[in-house]
Amino acid sequence: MNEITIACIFDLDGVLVDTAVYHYQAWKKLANSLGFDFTHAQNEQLKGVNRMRSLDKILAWGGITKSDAEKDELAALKNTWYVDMISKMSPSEVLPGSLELLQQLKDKGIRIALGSASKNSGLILEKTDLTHFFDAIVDGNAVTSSKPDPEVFVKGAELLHTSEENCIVFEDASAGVEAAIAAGMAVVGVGEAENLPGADLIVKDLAGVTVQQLIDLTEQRNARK
Ligand code: B16
Ligand code: MG
Repeated sequence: MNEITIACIFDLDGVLVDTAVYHYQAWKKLANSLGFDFTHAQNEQLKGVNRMRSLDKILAWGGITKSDAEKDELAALKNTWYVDMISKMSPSEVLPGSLELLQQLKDKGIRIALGSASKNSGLILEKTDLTHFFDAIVDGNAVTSSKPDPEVFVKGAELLHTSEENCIVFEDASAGVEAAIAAGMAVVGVGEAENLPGADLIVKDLAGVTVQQLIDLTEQRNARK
């Protein structure tokens, strides 16, 4: 039997847990308080994008200009609402198939990292009881450049002591797929194909994803190089 060398890097919001919906509710509340709204299609553009860049996009959609100090206040307000919501999360909010896949990887000794833009990842992992699965955590507190910059995934590979061609990234955001491709890694897109151009494989959720499928994907991809 071949030695398994793959390593997996998981995005958090929208891949392992459905916090994307809480981000949406909190940003929508902020936009509404400023007198405008934004669409679901616009919300797609916020996924995987860090807090301040998300705020800049939203203010631009509303045609609103704010000073840096005001923007800091608005971002903090949104985060207060968001943290209130995620503080009430429980393990029941782990998305379908996530637990099973993480457990399969763990059982086979495959290393696992988190690669998230969120500065709240610690609280989310704790509330949903997922922390113990991770060999490394790279989140918004650990990076200087946000997705689509590859930094978050490159750091993940470094902490797992592996190289990019062994890594498979799981992402629900186009900015995240772009970041993984820029890092030279295979990508499993979680969601709708139209939102995830460039992913090597698209799944609705992690239910049914097998370790063998991931090994095959990595081998086929590396053989094409
Ligand atoms: P926070 P991910 C990202 O997490 C979210 O997709 C994105 O919508 C959010 O703005 C970003 O985290 C920052 O989150 O405000 O909690 O620091 O998808 O990269 O796990
Ligand atoms: Mg995400």
